[in-house]
Amino acid sequence: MKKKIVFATNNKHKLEEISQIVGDHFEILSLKDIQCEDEIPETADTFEGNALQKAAYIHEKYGMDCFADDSGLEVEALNNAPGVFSARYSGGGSEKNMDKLLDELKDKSSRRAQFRTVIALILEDEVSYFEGIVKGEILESRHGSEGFGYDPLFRPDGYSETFAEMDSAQKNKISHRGKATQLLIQYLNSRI
Ligand code: ITT
Repeated sequence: MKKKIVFATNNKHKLEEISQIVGDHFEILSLKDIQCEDEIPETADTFEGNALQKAAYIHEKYGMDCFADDSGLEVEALNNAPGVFSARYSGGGSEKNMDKLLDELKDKSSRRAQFRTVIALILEDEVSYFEGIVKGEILESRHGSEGFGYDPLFRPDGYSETFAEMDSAQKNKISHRGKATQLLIQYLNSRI
């Protein structure tokens, strides 16, 4: 029988991606599948804290195995901002977030940055974390129209294109989220 695990996200894209690669032994349930329409709190000041907060909420309320993720952009010259505030950096969506980032970096000599994802898993009452990082540079202007968030400004090390100039398969192979997800899947498969 397949083991059921809830992925505590409302992001359909994330859910489909992981369901495709998780293999036959696990069934990934969405919040919708368990009829959870709650606004799950995400008030911690670290990715680890937010990911655990979301997974623990579901585990406590529904008694189910569960995982959740949190990610964002960490910029070296800005003391790792916007970090957990990546989605709400400017208060006005992705375009304004990118404008603000370009403005903040105007006079800085370093444009080094990384995307980081942390997944928190609660499986049989045990908590595990999986982290994925991709390092790169913030460019001075936008390139490409794929992806979301800060993708048009982020060029991963070793590539000449930004994330927004890559197709999703290519991005998933090297992205923070892709790496953390692979580690989660390896772990789940080791627990069969
Ligand atoms: P949830 O509902 O699952 O929380 P979300 O859109 O808030 O989805 P994340 O927590 O993974 O997604 O990411 C928070 C923000 O960090 C996101 O809104 C973007 O601004 C930025 N971000 C994260 N991953 C990114 C990526 O792969 N490319 C560009 N921006 C990203």
